[in-house]
Amino acid sequence: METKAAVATKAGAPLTIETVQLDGPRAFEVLVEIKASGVCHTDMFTLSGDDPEGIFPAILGHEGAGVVVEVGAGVTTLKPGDHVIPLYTPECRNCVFCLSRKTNLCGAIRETQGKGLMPDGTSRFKLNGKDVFHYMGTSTFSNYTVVPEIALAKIREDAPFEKVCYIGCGVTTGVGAVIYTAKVQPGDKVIVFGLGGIGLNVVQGARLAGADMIIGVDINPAREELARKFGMTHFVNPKEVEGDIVPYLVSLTKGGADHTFECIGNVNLMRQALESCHKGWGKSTVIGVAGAGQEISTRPFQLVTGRVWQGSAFGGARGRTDVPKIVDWYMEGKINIDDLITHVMPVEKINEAFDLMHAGTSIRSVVTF
Ligand code: NAD
Ligand code: AHE
Ligand code: ZN
Repeated sequence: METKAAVATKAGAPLTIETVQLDGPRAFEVLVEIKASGVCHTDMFTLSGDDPEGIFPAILGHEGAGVVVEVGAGVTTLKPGDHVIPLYTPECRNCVFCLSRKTNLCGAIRETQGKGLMPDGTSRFKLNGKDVFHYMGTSTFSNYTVVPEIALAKIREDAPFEKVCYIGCGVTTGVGAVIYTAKVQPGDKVIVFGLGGIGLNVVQGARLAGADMIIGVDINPAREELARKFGMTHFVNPKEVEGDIVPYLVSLTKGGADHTFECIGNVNLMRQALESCHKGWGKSTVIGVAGAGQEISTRPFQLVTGRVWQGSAFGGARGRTDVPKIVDWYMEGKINIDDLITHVMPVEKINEAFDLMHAGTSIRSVVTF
């Protein structure tokens, strides 16, 4: 079939809207009509050329929601008409990772996914007779996409696509990092570095978990008002702090935070986030994705004295199990998505979504088909 898609032809170039050829679903694959897709900072990161796994031409997008159109041979858990959210972290329930119950990082198809291919090692997309790569196993910047069955969460049919697509990455990543990865406890003091599409979800996750003090750190003063609405109790603009921000935050929290989260992708701030943790027990969770060649550092004494450095991918959520529950939380009013979706536009205007993110004027832009 043919489908409309926004294609990333090369690093650093704007996306182009193309009519792309799409092969039907093979065994254990599903054809999905994408109704809406959020634009995440990670799409911009990969488009910039900084992602070691970035390959071109590719169809980016990993924050979508849509409807099953056709299923391939052997698919048993989904049928045409089902509403779904594609999962860049699948859940096969059968690999050593899934069976361990210790992680959400399913290993079943990670290798081919990282190469921009379906599990059988081929692409379903072609443009002008040449292969176009998949991205994160989802390619939600295409009106129609083919996704492995294990990488689709079936969701309730009354959930609006333009809102719940954000659960495909940002919401789950932020709220999940607090609840599933860090396991923030009532009364905890939390510091969130970066109040964008991920950080604001960490803030609302911390409120949900019952944290007492939720400090937001961002150089964009416009983020303060919205973050307060989501539960932030204190705002710190590093540009307004004289000297090193770490002793400032340690003093504000009277000894350091129980939990800190880095939601920017800046290795210097990852260090600050670790060092703002309380001696003996503070845990710092890295969410931000840093570019090729970048490394984190700290004095090992920070760890010897009890601080813990950890990371979180997709909020530690097991997609097929947890994503439908998070959709319920939204539908029941437990989490706020509406106020974070600042812009909605047709896919033809997708480059504006990247411009808005670059300028810091959007939280989430959603493109529709
Ligand atoms: P975003 O652009 O919406 O937000 C980034 C925020 O950081 C902005 O508010 C910006 O003002 C702030 N910021 C930038 N530089 C700063 C600095 N020096 N000090 C303080 N604040 C600063 O991005 P996002 O969509 O929220 O994504 C954040 C990061 O999380 C990215 O690196 C993205 O790739 C990553 N991410 C990771 C996962 C995961 O599973 N681990 C999932 C989604 C996104
Ligand atoms: N490809 C990059 C790493 C990118 C990365 O860390 N991705 C996150 C999701 S970001 C979503 O917005 C993730 O889930 N990582 C775990 C995984 O298995 O990819 C690189 O550095 O090579
Ligand atoms: Zn993302």
